[in-house]
Amino acid sequence: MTLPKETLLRAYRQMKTIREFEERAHAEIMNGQIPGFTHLYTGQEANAVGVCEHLSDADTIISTHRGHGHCIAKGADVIGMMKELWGSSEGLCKGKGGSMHVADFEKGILGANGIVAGGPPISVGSALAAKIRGNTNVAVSFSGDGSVNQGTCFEAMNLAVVLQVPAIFVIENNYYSEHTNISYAVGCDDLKARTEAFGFPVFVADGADFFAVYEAAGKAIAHARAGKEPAGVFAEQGRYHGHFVGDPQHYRGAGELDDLRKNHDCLKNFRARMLQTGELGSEELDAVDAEVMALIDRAVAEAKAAPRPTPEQVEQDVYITYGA
Ligand SMILES: Cc1ncc(C[n+]2csc(CCOP(=O)(O)OP(=O)(O)O)c2C)c(N)n1
Ligand SMILES: [Mg+2]
Repeated sequence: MTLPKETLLRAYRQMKTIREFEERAHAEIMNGQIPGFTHLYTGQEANAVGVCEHLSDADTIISTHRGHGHCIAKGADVIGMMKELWGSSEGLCKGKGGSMHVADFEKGILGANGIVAGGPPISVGSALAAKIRGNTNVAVSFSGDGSVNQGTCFEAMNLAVVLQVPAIFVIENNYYSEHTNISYAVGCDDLKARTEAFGFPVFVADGADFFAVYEAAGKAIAHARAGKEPAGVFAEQGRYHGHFVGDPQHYRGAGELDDLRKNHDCLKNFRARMLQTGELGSEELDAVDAEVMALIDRAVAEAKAAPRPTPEQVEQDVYITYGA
C-alpha cells in the first residue's frame, strides 16, 4: 500500500502526539499534578489513527475510559485536552470531564465512556441518525476486548444489522480486561467468527502496524459508508502501561512489557518501513518528533498555568435547561 506523503506525515504526527501526550500525562500524574483517575492508551496508537484517518468531522466516534488516543486521532485540540486533564475551566469540556469524559461535538467526538460497552449502543444511535438524515456519515465505536462479552455490545451489534445502519464496531484487543486475560474471560477462540455471526464483516489487524489497521479499517468503513450497514474491526495490540496509572501489573508475564515495547511498537514499525521504502526520510520524521515534543511541552505549561473553575462555573453546563 502506498499513501500520499501528506497522509504519511499526518499519521506519524498523530501517533507520536498520542504517545507523547500519554507518556507526559503519566509522568505528571505520578508527580501528583493531575487529579482523577487515568487509563493510558500508550502502545495502541495505530488503532486510533488507522481508523480515524478515514473519518471526517461529520463522522462520529464514541470512545472509552482509555480514550485520549481516540480523541487526538479524531482531531481534538491537544492543548484543550491537556487542560481538561488538569481540570481547568479552559479545558475542552471546561474541566468537568477530565481524562475519562473528553468530548468535542464539532469534531464528531461524542464522548469517552466510562461504561464498558457503553459506546456501541450510542454509535448505533448515531448511525441511525445518519440513515434518517440521508447522508453518508458513519459512526464508529471503539471498545475493548472486555466489551465483547457485555450484553449492550451484543444488542448494539444485532440492532445495527436489524436497522441496517452504518455503525462500525472497532474492538481493540489488548488481551486484558482490567487484570484478567482474554484467554480466561472470553469463552470462544474465534472472536471474528463469533462477531461475524451477527451478520456483518469483520476485518482483523495487527495493532502495532499502522498500515494493517488503516487497511482493515478502510475496508470496514467503505463497506459501512457505501452499503449503509455495519462492519467490524478487530485490532490486536497490548497496552504498555497498567489498566490504570498506578496498577502494579503483577498479572503480567515475565518479560511481557519489555517485549511489547521492543517488538510491538507502531512508531518504530512505521519509521522502519518509511526508511526502507524511502517514502519518508529520518530528518522528516525527526522534525515531526521535535514539533510534537514542543507541542506537548507547551500543552503542559499552559495546562499548569490555566485557571481552575470558579465556584459559579462548577455549577454551569451540568444540566440542560429547556424552554424560557
Ligand atoms: C459496565 C461496566 N462494568 C465494569 C466496569 C469496570 N471496568 C472499567 S474498565 C474495565 C475493563 C475493560 O477492559 P477492556 O474493555 O478490554 O478495555 P481496556 O481497559 O483493556 O482498554 C472494567 C471491567 C465498568 N467501567 N463498566
Ligand atoms: Mg482490554
